[in-house]
Amino acid sequence: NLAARKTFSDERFGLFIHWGPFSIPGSGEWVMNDRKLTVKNYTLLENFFNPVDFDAAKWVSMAKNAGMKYITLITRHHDGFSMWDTKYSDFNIMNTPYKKDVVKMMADECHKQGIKLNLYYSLLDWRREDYPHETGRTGQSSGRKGKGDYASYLQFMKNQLTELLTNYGEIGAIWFDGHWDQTAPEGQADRSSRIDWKYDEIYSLIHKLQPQCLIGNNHHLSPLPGEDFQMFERDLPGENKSGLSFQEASNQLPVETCETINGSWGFNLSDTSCKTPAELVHYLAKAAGLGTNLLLNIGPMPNGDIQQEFKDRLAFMGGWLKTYGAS
Ligand code: FUL
Repeated sequence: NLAARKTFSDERFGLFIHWGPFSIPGSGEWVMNDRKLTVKNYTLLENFFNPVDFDAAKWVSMAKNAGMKYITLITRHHDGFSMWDTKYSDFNIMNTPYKKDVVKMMADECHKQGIKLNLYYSLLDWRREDYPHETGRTGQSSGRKGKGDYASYLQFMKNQLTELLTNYGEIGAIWFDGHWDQTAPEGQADRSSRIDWKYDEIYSLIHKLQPQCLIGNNHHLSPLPGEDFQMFERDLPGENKSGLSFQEASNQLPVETCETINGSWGFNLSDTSCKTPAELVHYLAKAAGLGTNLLLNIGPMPNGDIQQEFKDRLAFMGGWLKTYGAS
């Protein structure tokens, strides 16, 4: 995977997209947990997701015009909603009034316009009974009873990952998230996981299905065997919030930092904290100077359109890169 890792480092700038039924209440992607919504009530959102203004071609060309070389799309966040036509969960896009496979539309468009597609996939699940919720730090309020069954949950994830890596053409990377749900909060001495995630099995499946597909895991730890890049969430190597010094990070695998344009990942009506175009360009330049990719996030609206402030900033960054960036 050395060549694929090098290509990833060279890509430098990507678009992160947090979008799904969680966008409807306009309170960010953690709304189920933050408002302590039960599985039963949260599932109602499925009946309202109907993003009639979604246009994959527009999203992809917006990213390309911003100078981005890849898109990292949420396929399934902690709320467990699958944005594709999956056989393994009913809580999916085909059971909404929209009834169209968003991952497929994005994959087709990315391939058509020649930009990489990476997929975000949550290890943590706030709805499923078999997820080990009793040892998790979040998701306790969803009304689940009993104990999880990791063997069953692992099989479910493998089935879904097999779909994602079989039916959507070439995928640049899988971006795992949620490992931290099973560890003590950052800052505590023992950060070991309360469950054995069996990453060796998950990672070898991915590498078997698509050998070029990179693996990253937002576990906030040093890289584990089988991983191809490191992630720093809202952090740069050396700023030390993630524990790794710049030296340590750059001696290891390619690095990617993710940041938001305002303060939220998912669409948030109360967020008025948009960074200025200049701040965003500075952040990009700073990240590039540290050899770090920037994955810059947008949280599209429930109708599939994107806030004007986000569009303007992405266009500004594209213009800046055209003038000052290396091609
Ligand atoms: C975190 C998640 O909990 C957030 O919702 C978001 O997806 C961020 C990029 O990663 O771990």
